[in-house]
Amino acid sequence: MSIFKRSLLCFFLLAGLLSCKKELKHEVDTEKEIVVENSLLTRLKELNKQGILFGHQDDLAYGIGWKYQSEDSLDSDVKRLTGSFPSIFGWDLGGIGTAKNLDGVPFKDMIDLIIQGDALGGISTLSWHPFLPNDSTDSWNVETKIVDQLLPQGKYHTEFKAKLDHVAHFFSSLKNKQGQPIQVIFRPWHEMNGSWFWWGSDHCTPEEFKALFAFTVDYLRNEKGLDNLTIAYSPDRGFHDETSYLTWYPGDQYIDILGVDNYHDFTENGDGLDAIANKLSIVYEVAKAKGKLAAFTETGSDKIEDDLWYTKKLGKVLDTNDLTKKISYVLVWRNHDKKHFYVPYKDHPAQQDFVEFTNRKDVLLLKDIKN
Ligand code: BMA
Repeated sequence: MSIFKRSLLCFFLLAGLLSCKKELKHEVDTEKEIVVENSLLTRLKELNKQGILFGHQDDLAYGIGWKYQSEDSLDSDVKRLTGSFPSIFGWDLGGIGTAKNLDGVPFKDMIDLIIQGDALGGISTLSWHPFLPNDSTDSWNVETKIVDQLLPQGKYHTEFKAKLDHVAHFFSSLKNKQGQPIQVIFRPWHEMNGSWFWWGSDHCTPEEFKALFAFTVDYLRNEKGLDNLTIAYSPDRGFHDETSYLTWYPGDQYIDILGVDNYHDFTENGDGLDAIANKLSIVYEVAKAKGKLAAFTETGSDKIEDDLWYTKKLGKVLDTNDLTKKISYVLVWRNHDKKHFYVPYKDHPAQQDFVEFTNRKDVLLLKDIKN
């Protein structure tokens, strides 16, 4: 090959390489452009600098001795004791497609209450205790191994999609007075590393679980066009390091908030406060490395038999170190009746302690985040 031909070849090779590089850069840039953070996530990240949001399941729907009646008599067990609503309102979609959820909350009321909670400045998070898509028995029916059958080509894929259609319809009904979609946290397929739910660790493989999670989010976002969902991942307490925590993690593109549910370690048979703090720290570190938020997605002490549970147990755990102090929110479970509750009621011996806990500067109720 002559020098001229060689130089010509070199020139074209170089030009080709440069144009490839340019295309690559363009792709990366384009990708950056489309990853736009939703406004709820931005708000949660701002609030995270201020403190830990406090949440209560079904807070506006019912409490000890009362039930939601109408818009002008909005009530809350947290408000009865502290003068303020919590900043996070927890809800559950179990039973979607029927009139009431698994704990008796009419879905119509739930929609109204999420809208009202949003108008007040609060943030709603929704878990889902789905009934089995093939026969509508509850989340605790672990006899049927079904997760793989819900996936595309699976025997019950159509039934599963019909369930998701109800979920999508619910989320698309969440609109404020101006007609804009209300941004909420959706936390499906929780506590998957336990074996009490049909999507739990003994009833499917991590790969099947991840595919189920990914399908759920893709279907709601892409097929149904929902753009008001911030997604949370929440294994139960049964992990001990980053790898075991992420066993069921469907991928960064699906998850915005990394959480943990933990009740048991607070009990006599549990691993204790240090272990709870350690697990929260793992969650925080993983979340931080991914540029995401960490949350204590479910906890509490049923019936609050320790009058100082809020300050000396939950408060102590949150105070453990710089990581536990940076948790985005903590949510305690529901106040069903005097035999099953997580927020004290008037004249309950834990009342004062609860008020003390919520008075902490870094514990944020609705009144603390209004502006
Ligand atoms: C459990 C209990 C049940 C309830 C379920 C889903 O912890 O509170 O009564 O049905 O959560 O909310």
